[in-house]
Parts: sequence; structure tokens; C-alpha cells
Amino acid sequence: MKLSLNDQTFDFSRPYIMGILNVTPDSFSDGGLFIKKDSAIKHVKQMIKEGADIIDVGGESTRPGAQRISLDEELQRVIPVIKTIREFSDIPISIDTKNACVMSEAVHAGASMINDVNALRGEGALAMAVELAVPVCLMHMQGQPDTMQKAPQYEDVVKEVKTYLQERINVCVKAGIKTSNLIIDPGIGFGKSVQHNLCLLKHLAEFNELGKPLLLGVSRKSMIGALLNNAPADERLYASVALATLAAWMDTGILRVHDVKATNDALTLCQAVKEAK
Ligand code: 9MG
Repeated sequence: MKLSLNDQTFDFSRPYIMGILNVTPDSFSDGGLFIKKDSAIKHVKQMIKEGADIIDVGGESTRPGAQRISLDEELQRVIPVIKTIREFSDIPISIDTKNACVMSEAVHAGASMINDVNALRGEGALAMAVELAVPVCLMHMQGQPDTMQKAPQYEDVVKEVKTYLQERINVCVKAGIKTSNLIIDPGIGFGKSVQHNLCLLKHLAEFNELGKPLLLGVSRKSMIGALLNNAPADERLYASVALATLAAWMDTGILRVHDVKATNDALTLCQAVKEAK
């Protein structure tokens, strides 16, 4: 499996790190720390120094209960940041959005990948991704962020999430997206109970049967808080790194994380064990 991002080839001989940059005032785990452009850029530089392979820039929160924002607001948050990153680095930038117009503006400003928690189901998103011809992460989500955690229901969560992702791959390929441009993600915390999330993590390796690079986001998520006596987001580092390491062990290709240095150290050791004779 190979993925071409901004003239760099990701061959998945090791897991890659996607550093999270939330340019939102209400993001659940960093409290909108990076809403100001200067602090956002400083944080990007730090993540690059610590070993990030991709920067995921998002302007609209996807946390449970999050409200939608206007197109203008989303563009104003993400486009200046993407343009500024491009002035000093060629690191691949992923745009975390459900909106076709934001996808287009972001790619024209220098982003080289789309991260869509809605798996291109939004109005015009599929056609836009075909036109932009950049890699796309298709994530599974049951419901929408404002209501998704109310009563998530599955008979067989692994089977249903896998079937959904296969269906979205088929739709995308039929529409004209190159099969080598697709990445999949089971969407931990998106319309799933703690038990659903745990079951997906236990069976993560089965998602590799779909033949696409696997991306996973568990960093600081509420399931960690729920399992650690309601630990707040800023006390979920060790558990986040533990889950990232487990995921890397099960051949996850890209880890979406807040804490780049800690994750990078853990993944380096995980890789060393994998490669040991
Ligand atoms: C934007 N975003 C928040 N959590 C995420 C996750 O788990 N995966 C992906 N692809 N994007 C996410």
C-alpha cells in the first residue's frame, strides 16, 4: 500500500503521525487553544519538530454535541493557517471538513488531503473530491455530531462499520476517485458507546482486510475519560499513547494525535519490537 501526499510517498512500512490542529473555540480537548493564528502556527512548528508527518487542520468542531458554523467562519479559520504553513513547510496538510467549498479552498491554499468525518456524504462533497483528486479519509459515523452520542445502536459493530466503509469505497471509486487515494477510519467516538469503541479497537486489524491504509483517532477522546474515572481531557495523555501503540501494533497506518512527541517515542519503540528478529 502506498499513498502519495504532497510529492511524498507514504509506504506504511511504519505508522505515520497526523498532528491535530483544531482552529476552533470549542474543541473538546484543547479548549480552543489554537484559535489565534499565531499560536496555531507556533503549535504546528512544534508538532513538525516532534515528528508529525501530516498536519490535520480543522475549523469546525466534531465533538459530540457540537453546533455547525457558517461557511465563511470555517473558511476564515482554516485558510489563513494553511497558507501560512505552506510559507515555511512542505509538510502534507489535511483539511478536516465536511464542506465541499472548504475542501476546494483548502486544497487550492495548499492542503493535500481531505479528512471527512462524513465520508463525502455531504452536498457536493463527492464530486468535489473527484475534481480535486487528492487522497481522502473516509470515516464512519453513526448520526451527526449534535446527536450521535444519544443512543448509538449496532448488532455487530465491527461488521457494520466495515460494511459501511466498503460501501463508501465502492461509491467513491465508481464516482472516479482513484482507489489508491482512499484511506479508511472506523471513527472512534462517532456514534459509538464505550463498548462499541472497545470492540472496534480489539478488532482493528480486521479493517486491514479492506486493503486501504487505516487511520485512527483516539487521542484524548471521551472513552478514555469514561474508563479512567472521568479523567479530564488534559489527563488522558498516557492512555492515548497506550491506545495509539496498540493500534500501531495492529498495523494502523496513520495515528491522528494531539501529543506528537509522546506518540512518536512510543511508536518508535513499537516499530523496533515489530522489526526485531
Ligand atoms: C476530525 N476528527 C476527530 N476525530 C477524528 C477521528 O477519529 N478520525 C478522523 N479521521 N477525523 C477525526
